Amino acid sequence: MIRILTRLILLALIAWPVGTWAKAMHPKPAPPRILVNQVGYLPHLPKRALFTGDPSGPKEAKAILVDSETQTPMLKITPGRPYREKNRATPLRILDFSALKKEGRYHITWQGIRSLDFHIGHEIYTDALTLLLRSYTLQRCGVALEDPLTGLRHGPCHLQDALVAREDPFAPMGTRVDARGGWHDAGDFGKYVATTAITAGRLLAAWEKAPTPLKALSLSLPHHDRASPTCDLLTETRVGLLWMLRMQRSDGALYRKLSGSSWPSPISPDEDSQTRYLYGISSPETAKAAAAFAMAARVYKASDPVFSRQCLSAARKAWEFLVANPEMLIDHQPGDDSGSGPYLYSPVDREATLTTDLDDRFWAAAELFITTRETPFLKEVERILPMLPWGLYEWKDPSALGMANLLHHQKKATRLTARLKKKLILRADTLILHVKKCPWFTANPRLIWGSNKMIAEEGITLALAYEQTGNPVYLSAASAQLNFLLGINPFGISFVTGLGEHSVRHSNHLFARALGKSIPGLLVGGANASAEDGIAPKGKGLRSYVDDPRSYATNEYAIDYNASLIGLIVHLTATSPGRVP
Ligand code: 9MR
Ligand code: ZN
Repeated sequence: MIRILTRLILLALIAWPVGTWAKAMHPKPAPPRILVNQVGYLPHLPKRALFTGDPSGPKEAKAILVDSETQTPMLKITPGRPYREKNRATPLRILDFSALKKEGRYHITWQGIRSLDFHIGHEIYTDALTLLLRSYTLQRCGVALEDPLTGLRHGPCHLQDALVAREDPFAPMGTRVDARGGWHDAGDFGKYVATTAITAGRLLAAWEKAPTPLKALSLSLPHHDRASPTCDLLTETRVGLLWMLRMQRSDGALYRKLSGSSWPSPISPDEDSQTRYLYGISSPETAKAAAAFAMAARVYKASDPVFSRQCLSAARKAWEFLVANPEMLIDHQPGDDSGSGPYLYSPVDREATLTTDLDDRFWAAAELFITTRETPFLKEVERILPMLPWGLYEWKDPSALGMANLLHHQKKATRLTARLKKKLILRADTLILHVKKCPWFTANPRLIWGSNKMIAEEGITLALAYEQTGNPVYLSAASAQLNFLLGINPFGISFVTGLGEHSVRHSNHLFARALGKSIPGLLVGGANASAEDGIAPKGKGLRSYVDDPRSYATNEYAIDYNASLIGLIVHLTATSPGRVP
């Protein structure tokens, strides 16, 4: 515990500002470097570093992996054959050291270059998971923040949340509905059902995958949470779920989002005193919430039966609304997005899955079936399943988690599991093709807003495919997604603030900017070739990223991004043969 605390304080300090925000890091042609996953490598996983640049010494020489504590050479590594990225002169070489499984702190040297230190060990992701999960505590809305570990503090925020933006059959315009609580969605202060549901779903799925290690995590939660009968992860996830319960109308539908009508400037959340509104209801959001509630009903059943029953009844009510409204329904009007993100089909987000709610209904039906075992839900699962491929789990299409959970909970092989498995493998094989084509081994070729979270999600899919087949190619590709996010990328940075020796420092976050500090534990969006902010370079593939506080389209964090990375770490850890489930 003391070790974790010291580590967190250290990480927070590392993340503290050294200069002004204007001194953002602009990547230059890099001198030779050995890039590593800056957190480290789980002993059972394949292990790779990447040498970038021209060797200055004899190319035949071997790279050496050195124990950083004792300076003992541990392993000679034969560098892989050089290869190049399209249109770039700098060669890349793989340094594979999978053979080393011994726990310790190490670095690699070759050609007079030294990598950063990294760890090999079974427990090395405990601190990272703690840091990533603590971000939710720091994002809580409706309460004061007084965090002993980071020193971050603000007064209670958004206590008037919120007024109904326009008349509906259940509330005249301007009615106050108590929708306090939840998490601020991202660097801004809006609260959205789409991302809260996705986040809760991912976190609860992580818990279902590996409850024992997650139960042991301590988030140093505020005092009033201490009496909670559940583990810290479940206590924190309940914050999002409780808020979603408040977003539900009496007919079961959920309001889509809650925000002000203009974007706040960089201020502390408690200084954001504008009126905040509840915008219209929708079937996609209602379905996503139904799914997350249904998951919560089974996950909290043992530790918090009252909450579990509340969630199940909310899930059923949401489902009744969906049954009564079989067509996709979105109450959205011009002006709804003047101070918040649309989270809908839009010029920026054009995926076909945003033109239907079948993917959302599928997720709801799947989770309700898993929780209740009732036939009507299974019927709906079987009706929709043939229309859906295994996709990328996110607010635009949550169906993949429904599929994964159906597989996870169905212990016997059935016709349904065979169909699901086939879809999974088809997806994973496509991902392998992407990995093989990409010099940085990413499985996600769509370099758009939030690409880092997409990389993490594809990593989860690959880990699931490994679990189903035992094919090591999937496991290696899954590990590569984590390695990319934590250091083996064109910038050689960890995309999580305060995690790793060389991490993002200038994330786009209103509260952080107001303080002139960095908030630790946030996964930023990453490369986005469209760079809608006009700050990050456009059209540069994986290099369309900049560590600049103004780059909201590449350097902002969001609750759903962190959840994907947490999920990837948990799923990779769970592939260990010796793990405790
Ligand atoms: O994460 C969202 C991404 O998938 C969308 O492409 C993008 C544009 O609609 O919006 C992202 O979410 C942002 C939200 O709209 C507003 N708050 C900050 C979120 C993270 O950047
Ligand atoms: Zn708030």
